[in-house]
Amino acid sequence: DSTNLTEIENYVKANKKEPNQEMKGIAEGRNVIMVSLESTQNFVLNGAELNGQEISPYLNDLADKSYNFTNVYHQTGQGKTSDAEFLTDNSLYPLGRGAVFFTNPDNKFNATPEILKEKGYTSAVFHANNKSFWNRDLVYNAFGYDHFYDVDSYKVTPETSVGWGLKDKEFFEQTASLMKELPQPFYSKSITLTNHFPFELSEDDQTIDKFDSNSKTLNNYFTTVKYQDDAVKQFIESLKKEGLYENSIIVFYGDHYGISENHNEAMAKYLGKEVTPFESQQLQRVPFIVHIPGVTDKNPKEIDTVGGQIDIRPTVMNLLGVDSKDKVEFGNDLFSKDRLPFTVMRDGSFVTDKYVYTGNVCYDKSTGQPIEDKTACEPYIAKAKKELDYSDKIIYSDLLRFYNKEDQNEKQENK
Ligand code: GP9
Ligand code: MN
Repeated sequence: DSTNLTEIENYVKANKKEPNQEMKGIAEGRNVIMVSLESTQNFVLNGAELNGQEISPYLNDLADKSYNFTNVYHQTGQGKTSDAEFLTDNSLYPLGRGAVFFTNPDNKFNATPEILKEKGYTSAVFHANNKSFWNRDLVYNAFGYDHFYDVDSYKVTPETSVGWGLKDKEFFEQTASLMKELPQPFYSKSITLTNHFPFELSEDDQTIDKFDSNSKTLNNYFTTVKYQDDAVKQFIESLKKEGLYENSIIVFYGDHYGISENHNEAMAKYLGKEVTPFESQQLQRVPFIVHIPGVTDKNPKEIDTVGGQIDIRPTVMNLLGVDSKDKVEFGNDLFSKDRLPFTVMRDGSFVTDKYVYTGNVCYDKSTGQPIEDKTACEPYIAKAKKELDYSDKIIYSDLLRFYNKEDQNEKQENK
């Protein structure tokens, strides 16, 4: 089986792009505060409005003082939030069926917490749900997390709960004070919950209108997105108060879609255009915002490079100055000058700078129209399949066992 790994490693090496050297290490030694934004798609950001009111005013403001990636797609499957975690902590694809958190929790991984531990980092996850949800307790061990602050670490009352549990504002406030107790530098992930289907919210917490359509789901969605935005604002203020803001890199990403294709008619009403399979694919874009106080506020950038959640880790690692050239990962630095503009979805759909391929149809990206002659898409169809198969192989055969063994042998030889 280690021969399989060699073949995959060769593919990975051949596809590695030189990370951007000017960006390298600009956030070196800082705390990392990753925030997983529940069910947040791009169509509610970047100035989007409902009845003339901005839906995410705070995040938009923050994005204007950050590196704001506007063409990053989620690549999750049935594992939803956990798949997004898997992608961002490993730069491997989640599985085509089931959730890797359930099927392979005991695998050997080489996740970010483990890599950063060598640089003196402590790591922690903050999420106000039961620790066993998505098997997180087991998987976080395998990823090398030092601490998991689950629901038992939070004060939760009926007044501070809605839907799935603790409301985001309370969650963030308590998270900031728990975070303060961590040794620094730390790598952390905070997972929000309020903007989760069915997007329930009490009247008092609603600071934007509901939408008016045949979809109660979409109608509610705007109110919980806006609530989450208010909560993020408070979080940043709490981080400032706790003295954790200045010396951190704060990264927001959307975990997966919130509005499924079942609501296409209502979505069309909101967007003012038909939701074709092409549009549907474009709706899978999620926020990826990197805020580095003292750096990105002085020199913000909007980046329209095509990428996916798989690229989040290599991008952040390069900003931290951590070399990942020997890592078995499928993503690449989004700032790299020789990136291939190409991103694969878990179902084999993909997006390039010129084409969108979904449902076996090749679309011209600039017009959204199907291309009769599929040959333009063909090389990418094969590449997409190959990449997903290799990633699956790593997971199903637990191949990183061999990677780590080789690594250790090498270290021993160098002694
Ligand atoms: C539950 C939260 C939401 O802990 O992560 O899960 P989801 O249904 O989005 O995967
Ligand atoms: Mn989720």
